[in-house]
Amino acid sequence: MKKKAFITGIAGQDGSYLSELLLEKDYEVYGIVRRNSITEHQRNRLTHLDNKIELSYGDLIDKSSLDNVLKKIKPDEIYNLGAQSHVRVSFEIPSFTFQTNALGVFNILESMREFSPKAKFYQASSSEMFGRSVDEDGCQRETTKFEPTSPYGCAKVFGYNLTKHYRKAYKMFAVNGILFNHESKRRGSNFVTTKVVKTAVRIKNKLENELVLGNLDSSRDWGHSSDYVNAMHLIISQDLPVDYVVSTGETRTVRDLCNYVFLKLDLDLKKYLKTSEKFMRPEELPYLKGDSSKIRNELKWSPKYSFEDLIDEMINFWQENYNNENLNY
Ligand code: F7E
Repeated sequence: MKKKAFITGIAGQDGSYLSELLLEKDYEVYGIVRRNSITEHQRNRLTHLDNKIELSYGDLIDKSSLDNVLKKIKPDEIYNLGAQSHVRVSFEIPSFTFQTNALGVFNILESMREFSPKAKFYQASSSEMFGRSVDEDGCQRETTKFEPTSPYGCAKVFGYNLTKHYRKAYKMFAVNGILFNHESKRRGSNFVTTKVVKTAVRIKNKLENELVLGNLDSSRDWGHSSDYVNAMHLIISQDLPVDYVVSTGETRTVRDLCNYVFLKLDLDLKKYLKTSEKFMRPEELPYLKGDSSKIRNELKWSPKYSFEDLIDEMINFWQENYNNENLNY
């Protein structure tokens, strides 16, 4: 019998790559999407998978919608990727962020405990949980303490702890992947990688004349989403639930990212780059660099994409699509 996977956040970047991976592995793939006033914007990343996956309306905030789906599907694996995933936006809508990213985890774990207790559960935990905390060697790893610097990070710490709690208290297979930033051509336009690449390509094509950013000095460890969904699947496929950090181990500043992209496009960054308070955060997470030795050693995971491969792929994609009005992410 085919394995069944249920994905919250299936319409997002990771949800779409994970669906592709699981279909390749011959899973039946199910997911929920939230109701949105512009229907056609919701499934943009999934149109190529039409008829191969089964979608229904649902919301992490609405436990009855999760109960109904779990009762019906009885999945073998549950991937909780649904979230209000934008850190700066979490300062503007903190309550919604807590309801979705923290209470949402509670809702799905409770629903699973009631209707699908034998399923395996993967929680999308985040390097944003580390906040200001860095080990002496300049890395964050599974043992690094959490000092979150945003409503998003605080909510993710709640979800992380709850996942561990359900594992211990109810002996459920509930596991955390602590993923550092991961990007791709399907990354939303208000995250910094896509914003820089897309704007630079539009400047090159004379459609825009400036790039306005917030903090240029923060450092991030950027990997590729397709490598990271492989890690999710490896983590959930183990016999025992063990939490892992997933990262490249390299860090660059936002300024380094801009330099790379503008140089590739033969543009003079100084002429176009501006900063604005609008894109600053009330509290910034200044530095992320993940040590992923544990997953590399124990599960033999390693990323296929280098930073340059990732950004080059994004540049090529946006060069082909900078004018495509049907692409709404
Ligand atoms: O910002 C700086 C910004 O929004 C990266 C999410 O997937 O990864 C992501 O969160 C950095 C920050 O990602 C702009 O201040 C400067 O230091 O691309 P981002 P993020 O906040 O790191 C973690 C692991 C997650 O879990 C999240 O869900 O870039 N930055 N200027 C800017 N960022 C944005 N978005 N826009 C700017 O104009």
